[in-house]
Amino acid sequence: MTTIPTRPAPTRYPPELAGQIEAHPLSLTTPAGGTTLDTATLASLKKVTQYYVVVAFLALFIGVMIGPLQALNYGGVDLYTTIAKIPVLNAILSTYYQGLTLHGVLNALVFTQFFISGWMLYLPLRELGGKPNMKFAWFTFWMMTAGLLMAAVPLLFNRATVLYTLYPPMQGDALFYIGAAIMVAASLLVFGQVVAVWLGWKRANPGRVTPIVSYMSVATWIMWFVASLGLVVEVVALVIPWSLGWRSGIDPLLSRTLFWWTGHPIVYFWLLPAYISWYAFLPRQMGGRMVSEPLTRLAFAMFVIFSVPVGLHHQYADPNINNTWKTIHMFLTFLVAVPSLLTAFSVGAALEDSARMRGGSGLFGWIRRLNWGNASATAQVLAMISFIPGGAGGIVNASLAFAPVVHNTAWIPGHFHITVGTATTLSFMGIAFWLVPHLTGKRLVAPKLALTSVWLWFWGMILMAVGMHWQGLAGVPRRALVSATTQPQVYDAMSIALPKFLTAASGIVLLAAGLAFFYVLFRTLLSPRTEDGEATPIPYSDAISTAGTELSRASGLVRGTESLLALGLLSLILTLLVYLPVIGPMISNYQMVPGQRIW
Ligand code: HAS
Ligand code: CU1
Repeated sequence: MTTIPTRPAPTRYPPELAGQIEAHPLSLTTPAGGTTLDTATLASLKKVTQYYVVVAFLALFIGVMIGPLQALNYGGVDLYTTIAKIPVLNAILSTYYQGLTLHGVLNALVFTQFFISGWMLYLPLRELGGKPNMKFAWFTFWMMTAGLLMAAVPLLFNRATVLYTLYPPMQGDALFYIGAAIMVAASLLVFGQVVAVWLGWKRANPGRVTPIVSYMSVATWIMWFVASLGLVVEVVALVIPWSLGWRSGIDPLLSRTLFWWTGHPIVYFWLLPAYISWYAFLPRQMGGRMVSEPLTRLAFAMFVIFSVPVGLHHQYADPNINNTWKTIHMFLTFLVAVPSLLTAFSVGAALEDSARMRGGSGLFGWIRRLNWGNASATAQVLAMISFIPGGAGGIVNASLAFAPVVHNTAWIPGHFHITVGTATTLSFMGIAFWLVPHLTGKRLVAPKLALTSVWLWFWGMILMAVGMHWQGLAGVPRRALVSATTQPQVYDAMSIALPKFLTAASGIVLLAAGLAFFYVLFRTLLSPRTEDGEATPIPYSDAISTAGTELSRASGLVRGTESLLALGLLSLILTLLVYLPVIGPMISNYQMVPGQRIW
């Protein structure tokens, strides 16, 4: 770290100014080469983003409130059976599987999709300027919301208790699948709008390097487009016609394979929007700088190419898939971990740089000088810390040799609560602490409670992760009402009292975290507007090593990563290469399995 030149900035960001973010002077006034959005467009863009974010957090609120029931189940306490005996509650939540479906769909699918659609619409449109079509942006929002409402009806009536992975031949009401398809289609319209705005900017600014925040956003959207194709084909060609009764059966293996085509990269659709903040905004919130724009572009370019062709790592246990293809997907999975490793060192260096500029010293002593007083920044550092074991666990899952030990055990929910549940969700919670004031002009209510909430979330998730990974290793299955088992002796023989206790405790800590967080968020939203939202600017960071503005003078790395459409095409070709030989035989041996309702 000593080789990185430091600017004499500690006086600019003293710790006592924690929470006050200084804006990148250029990015706010002059969108890179474009024209600034006019006042009416900006106001409309902020409003639609706010709507996306609010719907996202409403979904998360309901999902999070169901979470403790799940944690208590794995702590040996069965509240579901109790709830089922109370008529009012039974009408809302009749079984464990309905609760689990709602929890997974609302948190992992609805919250993420709405938040990301707002966040990654706002950032590039704001940065690139021009004249985006706001009617289209609003249409997309309402379309996504309509899809959500359609899907919600069968979910709430316990008529689509198929968990967030769908897995035919379990069969829910057609309305659920149609609503979900409309939601995904709406996200693809956001993708289309962002890419169109970016291409318009490129036409207006020939030879310019795409500014970094827009680069990361467009890359993520292009990755999501290629990723979504599997789910689109599954739902439109197989699931909807079958759930409407137009076909008598469905092929479970083909459905699962198409699902995981999307199901793995969807995790990067959740992660990369957090990475955008870790790379581009968190350094500024810490009073420091982003390390390298070219390196950041390399990481995102790698995500575009390698995120999708890896889905078979969810199907190692599935029969009738050739082991060679499973092995190839395994190696590609290890490859897609590389840009996350790049990210770890890069964002880690940015944190260290900022802490040293604030007077931090020592091998680890600098950690104390991070901006721990600021809830937004703290949330994201804690999210990053949780992703160290989260990512390491992912590499275990991906290894064909280890997978049989952990697959379908409690280890897996342990893994995803410190990835999507913390790396992503806690980052989005932290982002909301500045984004909501920025969008609304309302000041964050109770910043100390906000800080408490993120620490509680972090420790709650760590407790859960330890408890669930541990139970998984002992052999406890995932997705089971283990607390009401008729064979308790099986679990007693596993000596899992301690991890069960940790898991139950995590549910209580996370309930407290959720209540504190949503109090802060909703009170902020309901408070009167006190200032211009721009008083809380977007915390753009300067970079130690920039990509430059002119392509002709940029490094080979920058020029080589500029063409995101070509990278997207490469991703599609690679994906087809590793999927067509797997899917082809399934199509030629299509199995007609009738639908089942097992709940
Ligand atoms: Fe995963 C299952 C493999 C990442 C989510 N994953 C799941 C499921 C979910 C999920 C939801 O190969 C369950 C699906 C289901 O219901 O069946 N996962 C991986 C691998 C990665 C990975 C290789 N997963 C994620 C992310 C998720 C997520 C990200 C959500 C956001 N996962 C699997 C596999 C399965 C699986 C199998 C199937 C298991 C089975 O058997 O069913 C990699 O992308 C991970 C790479 C990450 C790293 C870590 C980098 C660390 C960083 C932080 C640095 C921190 C710093 C802070 C610098 C290499 C970037 C320092 C601060 C200081 C103060 C010092
Ligand atoms: Cu995966």
